[in-house]
Amino acid sequence: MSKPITLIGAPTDIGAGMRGASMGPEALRVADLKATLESHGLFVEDLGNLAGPSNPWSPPVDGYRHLDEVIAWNHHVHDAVLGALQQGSLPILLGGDHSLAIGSISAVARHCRAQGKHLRVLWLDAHADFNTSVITPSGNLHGMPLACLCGLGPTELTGLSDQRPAIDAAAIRQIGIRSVDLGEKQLVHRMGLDVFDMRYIDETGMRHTMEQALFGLDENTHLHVSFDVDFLDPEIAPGVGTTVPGGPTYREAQLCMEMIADTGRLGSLDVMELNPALDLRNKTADLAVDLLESLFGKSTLMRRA
Ligand code: 6HN
Ligand code: MN
Ligand code: MN
Ligand code: MN
Repeated sequence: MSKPITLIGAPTDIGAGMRGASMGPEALRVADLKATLESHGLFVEDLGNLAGPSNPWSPPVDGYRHLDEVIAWNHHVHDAVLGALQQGSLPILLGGDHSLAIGSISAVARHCRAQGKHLRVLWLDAHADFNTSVITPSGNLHGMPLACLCGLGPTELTGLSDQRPAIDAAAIRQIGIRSVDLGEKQLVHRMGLDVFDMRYIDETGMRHTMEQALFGLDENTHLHVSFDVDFLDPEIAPGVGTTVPGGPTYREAQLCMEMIADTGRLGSLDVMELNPALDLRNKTADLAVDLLESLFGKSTLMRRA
């Protein structure tokens, strides 16, 4: 019996540089996320949307745009995700911009420590999301969540979990990366992150990449997937605010999800940065739902036991 799934909507674009990701949760619902997962025999509860401060759309202050509002939203996300985990369910955070992964993963890390579990974080993204207020080119906090989770950032965000840093950089595997800012690149190297960038995927293939990224999981590992929809090639996924050409194709993305499903270790998920204002007839939301079917084991139905 697989765990029940809890959908948590976080309708905000508070950490982004473009408006519209606030509509992501509803677009995923319109794409039939709940019924689609249920059609595979999963039990799914939709908690609806969290509430938080509206977007003042103001310029950055001291290297951060909307810091107070990002903090407030992340508190709500943290509490909701932790609640779902404590009930024994698998939370899916429906974003919303990627700054909200700070709250989500801070809760996951807290829960893992309480349960004596190892944590592995797969960061599927075109971007490294490892900026700080000093090196950010934009001030947008959706470019900073991983740095915050590794202890680099404002104390209100680095201290959301039971421990600071919330996670160990060694727990992270970045996949699909193809847009990294200059200072950010140095920081990613200095922190020793495991990066499987697009060059690596081009040269070795998605299969080998995922074998490497998933290597060393054991039966005591909680796998968290933070899926920024801009991970996908913009040809297939135009509905995101920060498209970068040269991302995984439809089949590469499916294989990525299928191989995660095969581990049987998925414990929590973020689906972030979907921007319906930029999408074409909900195409990107439909694709995200298709990929989630694979992530939750659709392909294994085709296999012999
Ligand atoms: N995302 N590196 C750029 C910045 O402004 O820091 C883009 C970040 C994009 C973040 O897509 O989650
Ligand atoms: Mn991104
Ligand atoms: Mn991101
Ligand atoms: Mn569909």
